Amino acid sequence: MPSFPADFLWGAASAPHQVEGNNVNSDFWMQEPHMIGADRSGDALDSYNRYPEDIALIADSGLDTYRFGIEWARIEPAPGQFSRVQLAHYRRMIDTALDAGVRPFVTLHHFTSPRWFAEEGGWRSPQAIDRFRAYVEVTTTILDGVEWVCTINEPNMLAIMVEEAETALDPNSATEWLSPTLEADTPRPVKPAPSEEIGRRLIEAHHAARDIVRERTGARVGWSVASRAFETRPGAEEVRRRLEYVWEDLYLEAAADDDYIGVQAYSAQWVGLDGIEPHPVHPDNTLVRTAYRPDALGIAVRHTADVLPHVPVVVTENGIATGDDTRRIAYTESALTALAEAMADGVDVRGYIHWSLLDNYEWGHWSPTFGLVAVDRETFERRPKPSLAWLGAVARQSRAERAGGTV
Ligand code: IFM
Repeated sequence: MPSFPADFLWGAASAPHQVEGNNVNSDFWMQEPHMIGADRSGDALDSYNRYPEDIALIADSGLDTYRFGIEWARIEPAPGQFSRVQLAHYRRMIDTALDAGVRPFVTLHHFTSPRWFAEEGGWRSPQAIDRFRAYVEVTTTILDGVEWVCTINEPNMLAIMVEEAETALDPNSATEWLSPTLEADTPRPVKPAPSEEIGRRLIEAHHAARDIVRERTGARVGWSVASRAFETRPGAEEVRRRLEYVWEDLYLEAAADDDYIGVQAYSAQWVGLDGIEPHPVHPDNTLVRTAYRPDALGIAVRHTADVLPHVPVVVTENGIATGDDTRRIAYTESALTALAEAMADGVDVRGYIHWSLLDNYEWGHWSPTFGLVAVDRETFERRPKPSLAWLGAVARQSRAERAGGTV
């Protein structure tokens, strides 16, 4: 394994709706029964109650960072009504992490909003920014000791999800649900690009939240962008530039004054003269039908650094949907090698956070397993896979090398 800086973050991630269970006041919970052919989140992994076990898994493995989210739908179950009990819940989560020697990396919005917010018009509503601002103001009261805050996870994917939700909730639509994070079987229609109108609204929300977090906490604040790791066929440079703008650069450029930029990369995507090329079925494809491309992480951080040369990068998500844990280790090892090469070439990367800690709910589907830990969905027993110990050992080794000792 290549070496990484001494204070490099080594972590794993989750998101509230994907692990907590019974997120009944959220827009996604409301939408689930309308998503044709989709699985329900239900009890999920009961991390709402079992978060101490999740944090202990991180601490025991040798990782030092847990990226998790605070659920707006729980904090503000009705407009302007904030729950002290739920604020205390997430404060306990932060304290549990700190007590275990695990750094909490807190996401304020990871795809889900309160259902009342969606009913009011969601991100399209003229009140959206004020609503988000009010939630963030209240939430900053529990962030003492948190060093890293992500305002909004993958705004570019969220901009797609907002429109997909509208389709799912349309009684005249008979479209089968497909998570935006899954590719369809080929020949697939290329997914529509994120809506720029919603994207600009999310940028406004991010800037508002960033100002509040800066004013009221000592945390470094940024957001995380889903990278497509575009590669260009000869002559398609201009097509790529246009696509890259609506898919990615709009959101990266909005982070020019942030404290860091979160990069989330899983696979790469070819762009030809006709646009994004449909991705072919292949035996090596992952369980979300993307190409097996661990090198995508290197492409993603290099592109991000080209757009934002002065903003440090944190890899806030990277991983693979596979039922074969040996493949997960091989993928992650190659991804870390590509990351180290980019760092050797001058990209300023401050940490690597694996997606995900647990085999969780993939936005309508339980079958794509991304976790370092499997979970029995009847007993909720956590069963760590070899990849957790492997990644933890990489982290330990890296810290020991820097300290001049052995693991
Ligand atoms: O599960 C998602 C996560 O919520 C956002 N980034 C991509 C992951 C894997 O598809």
